[in-house]
Amino acid sequence: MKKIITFGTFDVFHVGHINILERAKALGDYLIVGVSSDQLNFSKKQRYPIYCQDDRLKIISSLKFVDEVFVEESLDLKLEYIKKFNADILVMGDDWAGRFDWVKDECSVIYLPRTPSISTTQIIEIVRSK
Ligand code: C2G
Repeated sequence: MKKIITFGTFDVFHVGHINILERAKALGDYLIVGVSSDQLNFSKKQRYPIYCQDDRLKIISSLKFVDEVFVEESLDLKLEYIKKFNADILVMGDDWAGRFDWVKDECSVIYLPRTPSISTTQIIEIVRSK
């Protein structure tokens, strides 16, 4: 069984998120998703996500192509998570291209093209400007 692992915040869930999870699952048999914690987001962006961690986990775990979810506590723990879940392939959007090549000894790394013209930041901006 080929296991895929991917990571993300998935705040204000949108079709770009669906597209990457759907394509990630199509690369194997079992999809594991690390949903970044509220604290990790705060330390990266100095703001908390709009949707809290528990709600983001609930949304991701209810998708038909997602088999397992967990909370991603730190960007630096990628290798530990990959080993813990025995993942064969790490999938990330190409906004992260090259950033996780350091785990390549442990598993394959594939960067998939992002869905154009949609992002959480853009949705927040549009809503804010109305
Ligand atoms: N994504 C995409 N197309 C978009 C928007 C996002 O393919 N239009 C992908 C991103 O490339 C990423 C995933 O959806 O692979 C989740 O995106 P974010 O929620 O923005 O995740 P991010 O904050 O980048 O967190 O360890 C890495 C982090 O947890 C990633």
